[in-house]
Amino acid sequence: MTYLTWLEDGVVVKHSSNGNAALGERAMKRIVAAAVLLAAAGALPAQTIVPTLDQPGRKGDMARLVQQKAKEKFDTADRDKDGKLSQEEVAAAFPYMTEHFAKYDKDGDGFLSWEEFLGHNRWKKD
Ligand SMILES: [Ca+2]
Ligand SMILES: [Ca+2]
Repeated sequence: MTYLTWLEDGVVVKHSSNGNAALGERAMKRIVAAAVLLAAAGALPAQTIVPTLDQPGRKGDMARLVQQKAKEKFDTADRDKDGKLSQEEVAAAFPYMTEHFAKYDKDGDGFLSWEEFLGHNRWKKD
């Protein structure tokens, strides 16, 4: 089990099950990907710990970076550009999410909205 913590100074700590924590730019790419996935999976209490996009400093920088990466993933997956992800689009782009589609699809309309994909509604897409 791996999970992330947003610290007050904006540093993201990646914890692993053995209790070690890794910091820094080296692991940034993996951490960003993990943060997006965990947020989408609802594993993070996002409403309380996700910084806002207009927040200054490193915490805001991290939020903007993760938002940008998530947006790229979302737009790439959204093949018909209707602004939401169908089950087919999710299956094609994120096979690992297929199994839990119903969990991500909070309103049960059969599509993932940006907020549902992200796992929280603190970040506007554009
Ligand atoms: Ca779509
Ligand atoms: Ca939905």
